Amino acid sequence: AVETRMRELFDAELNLTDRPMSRDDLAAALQRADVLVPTITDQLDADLIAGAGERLKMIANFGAGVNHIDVDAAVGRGIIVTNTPGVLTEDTADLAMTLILAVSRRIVEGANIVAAGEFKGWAPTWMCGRKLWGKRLGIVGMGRIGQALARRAKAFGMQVHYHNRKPVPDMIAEELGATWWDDLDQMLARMDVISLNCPATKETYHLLSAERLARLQPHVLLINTARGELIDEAALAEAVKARAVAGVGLDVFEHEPQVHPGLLGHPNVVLLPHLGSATLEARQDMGDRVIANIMTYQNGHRPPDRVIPAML
Ligand code: 8YV
Repeated sequence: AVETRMRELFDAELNLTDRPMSRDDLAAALQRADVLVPTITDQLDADLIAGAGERLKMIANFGAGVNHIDVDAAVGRGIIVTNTPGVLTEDTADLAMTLILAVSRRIVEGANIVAAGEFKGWAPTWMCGRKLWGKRLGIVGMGRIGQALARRAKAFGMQVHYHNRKPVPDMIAEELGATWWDDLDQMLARMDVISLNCPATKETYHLLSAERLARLQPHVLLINTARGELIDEAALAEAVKARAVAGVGLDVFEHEPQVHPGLLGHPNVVLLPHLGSATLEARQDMGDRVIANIMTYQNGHRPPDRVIPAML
């Protein structure tokens, strides 16, 4: 396992509890460590990073998203930040596709009915969901995960549309049959299913604001496996209540692990506890990637997954 390998290779202190480290513990760790390996639950803001000890050289994040780390502050102090891209792409895309299928075909609602012993017999119009074949999927953020989702959606007969700062190379667009929208609002207003697959940054904070949510087609299904901060969660709860969206599938939340109470208890809202990369294989690969980044740096080379502020 990753923990064993870390202990073999480094003088490692591991937090193997289920609880995230407190702010004080994090501050203390930043004082005594050469390398810190945070996860998404470790908020490394500018103040904490400013208090880091002289010996801290590297923050090797266990995960692809680094929105919980003030990368500017770290880089400003000469601390290298790395992440673990690539190794969780397929798993996260699988989960996004799972949520699309679960919401469109009312999987959780149906499973709950059977589990409660309430399946009383089939009827022609009972528990009908929505067909995916031929429907328009709008992907916001066409990086690795967005493209992996596009591949899956295409296999399900969906028409792939995407918004990204830049269009993907022609070869990839052709392979995916994907249409680029420069204007996010125009795309959002025309989609049947929307999936968020972009990082959380200052620019993408509340990308789906109350105003944008109000302009979606009422039959839209909204999926988020990226970061909760991309959606104004309170506004989404209102939209669900007002039936301004037909279905929602979320694996991430604005104030994780809290979930807006207005999102609970709706059969058309499927909520998962941040499972995107939760396969044994991906988590092992993420750990290996962290180790590779630390080792490369230790050996005087540029770590393969260095995060530079301009990338975000
Ligand atoms: C992890 C993730 O669960 O990689 C990411 O960005 O959100 C997930 O893979 C989490 O980040 C672990 O730190």
